[in-house]
Amino acid sequence: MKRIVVAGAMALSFIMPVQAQQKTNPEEIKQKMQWFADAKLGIFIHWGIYAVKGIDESWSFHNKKISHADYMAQMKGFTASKYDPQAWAALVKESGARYAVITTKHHDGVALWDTKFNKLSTARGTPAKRDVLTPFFDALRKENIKAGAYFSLLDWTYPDYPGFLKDSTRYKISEQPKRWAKFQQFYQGQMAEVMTRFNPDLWWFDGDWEHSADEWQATKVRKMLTDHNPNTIINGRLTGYGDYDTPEQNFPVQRPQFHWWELCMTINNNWGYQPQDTNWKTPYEVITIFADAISNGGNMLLDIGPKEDGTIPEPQVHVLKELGKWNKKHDKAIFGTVGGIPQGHFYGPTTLSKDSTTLYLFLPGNVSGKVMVKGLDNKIEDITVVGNGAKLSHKIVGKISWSPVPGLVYITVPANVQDEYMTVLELKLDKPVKLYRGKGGLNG
Ligand code: JFZ
Repeated sequence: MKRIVVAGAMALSFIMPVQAQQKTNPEEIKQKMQWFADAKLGIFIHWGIYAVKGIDESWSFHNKKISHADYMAQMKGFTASKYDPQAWAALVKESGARYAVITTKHHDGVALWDTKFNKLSTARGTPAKRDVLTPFFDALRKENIKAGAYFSLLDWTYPDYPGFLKDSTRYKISEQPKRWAKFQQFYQGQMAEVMTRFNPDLWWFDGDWEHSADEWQATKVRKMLTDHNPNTIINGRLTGYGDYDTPEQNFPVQRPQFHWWELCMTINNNWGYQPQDTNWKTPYEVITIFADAISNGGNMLLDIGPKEDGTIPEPQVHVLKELGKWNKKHDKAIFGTVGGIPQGHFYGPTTLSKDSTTLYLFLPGNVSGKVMVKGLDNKIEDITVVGNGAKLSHKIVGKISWSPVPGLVYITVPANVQDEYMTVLELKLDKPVKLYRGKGGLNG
């Protein structure tokens, strides 16, 4: 894995692994990426046998917090007894998300569909006794929500996969190439099952870091998936042979370079269900992070972790519903917009209508009234509080009539029009947004 090296900020290199540069040409995939660019919000679901004991998904045995046998014994406790896929899809819809991504198989090798390759599936090895994915994919599609498949390339349980525990491996590929070929057939076979059964709108690969693009046969895999469905979208964790970048958990400080990107983030501190983890992000935190992502031209994929019986813990439902309320109210400032103006013009996130004649300002926190925009070389025709309808006036400060440098725009936002999480202002401009980026002074 490549690491960022920033002069004078060495500590960063430990906390910010960087994905391999995307190898796809943006021009060639532009059309199929449009729904993704407009979608803004997705819900990620980590569901698996790890919810039985409520321990780290796969990593708990890999990191030797628990033996592999004890980890696998969780299969006996996975019931899906209260699983309601329609209710899941309805909750995704209510959050405002346009897509969902669910774990089809994590690094532990347990499939949530009925794979014919082994007995390690919810269908054959657990009391749930069924493929739990099919009804969810169906329910999503009924709700008109795009359906994505998380798929771990690496499989620490498969006997012919080299990696196992953090300090032990089964073999080296260079020494046993045939054994590796057997694994390649296995994982590509399972992938083909997922492909033909669910025809995912999006593939969310993971676990690529243990092997090279050549070892994974990344170009072959990409071709298999896009031959089957030319419109399927592939995340960047196929050793760079994907369509978009996936920074994780912590928002990147600068805009990611690749055209499309998605921030995936847990709703507490863990991906799967863990009862002791009550460090829930508040609706305010989730909303401000989301606004930051779309302001920088990206999406947010917010993760939830259902229990083994298929119920979604109440605090997770609460965050999704509050987010949904806010999304509904501010729909036009979010969906169908593009990333906003560069940082420095406004202390907060912004988005733009696609023709860039409307600028949306997301007011961070409880602004006590005064908002300022600088370097905006446009006439403001009209200012409205989104989802509220109140019209606001503005004042231009520091404009010298004969200088090309625009003045500062001050907008007063009364307390009674403010949203409980983030207030959004709609600025109708006289023409596409034009920014002054100079140094000031007489010559502009
Ligand atoms: C992976 C998984 O190992 C984890 O269990 C979870 O499913 C998550 C969504 O993805 O974890 C990663 C993968 C990549 C990075 C960090 C954690 N990374 O690039 O920083």
